[in-house]
Amino acid sequence: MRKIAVVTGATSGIGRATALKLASNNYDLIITGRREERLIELEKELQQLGASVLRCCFDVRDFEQVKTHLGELSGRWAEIDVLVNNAGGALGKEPIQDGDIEDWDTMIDTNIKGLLYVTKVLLPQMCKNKKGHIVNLCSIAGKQVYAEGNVYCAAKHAVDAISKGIRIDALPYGIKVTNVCPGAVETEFSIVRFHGDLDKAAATYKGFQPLTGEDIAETIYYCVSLPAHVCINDLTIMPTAQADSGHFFKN
Ligand code: NDP
Ligand code: 8X3
Repeated sequence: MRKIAVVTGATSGIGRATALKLASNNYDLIITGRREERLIELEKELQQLGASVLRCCFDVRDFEQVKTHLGELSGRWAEIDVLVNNAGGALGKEPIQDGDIEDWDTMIDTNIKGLLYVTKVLLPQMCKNKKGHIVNLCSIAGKQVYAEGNVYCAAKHAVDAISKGIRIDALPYGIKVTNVCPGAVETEFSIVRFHGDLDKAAATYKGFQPLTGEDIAETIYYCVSLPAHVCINDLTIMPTAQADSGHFFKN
């Protein structure tokens, strides 16, 4: 019997790699993101791996859209085994006094409120089913604050707190919560952060070997594959060349 996973932000990077990893390992997938053409492309790849796919194109910042797409899952699709709250990212990297209000709003609305909206819609059913594993994509930025990271770090610190909160509140229902905190992963993250500036994005990963989306997907798969009585609550995963938010060994 195949399991059911929801992966938000599956159109790129960590989310996309996680959807593919799960599809290769006996999961059917509910995939979400705003870029429909990317979802259609991914749906085909997942189907080639034998997975059934429910494709949901919406913006996690809009609670009505979240409800419309995920609020009325029926049949097998409502039997969610794994929810990967991955949609998110950073916008801008500057001292807080020079920060852009729109960037701040987007980071708070996506990383915090979007994750909450998806959880609010899906968790009641998971509690009813008395099963499920929520994997929240936090970050090393949710553990440490670094120069010019200010609001992104604040948003990911909130994710860290929300993971702890869900774990306590959903405890009676046997729901696992894993808070995954990666260091530098080379995806579209920095392209988005630097508003499409490819040179700045590439410079982020120059002189050391960053993690890949696939590295994080492997780790998520490990976490969700453990026996029912075992839960990894919190996991920090770094490139070997990165000690913490501020210390890199670069060539
Ligand atoms: P990518 O930019 O490659 O992927 C981000 C994904 O989030 C995309 O699929 C995007 O889809 C989706 N997304 C963003 N905003 C929205 C929105 N408003 N509504 C719906 N979907 C949205 O970055 P990563 O794969 O690296 O990031 C995935 C997660 O991992 C993020 O939460 C990020 O903060 C976190 N992370 C990343 C690290 C890194 O170094 N890369 C390190 C630590 C954590 P679409 O644009 O199609 O909507
Ligand atoms: C992404 C990692 O350190 O670039 O969350 O903020 S970092």
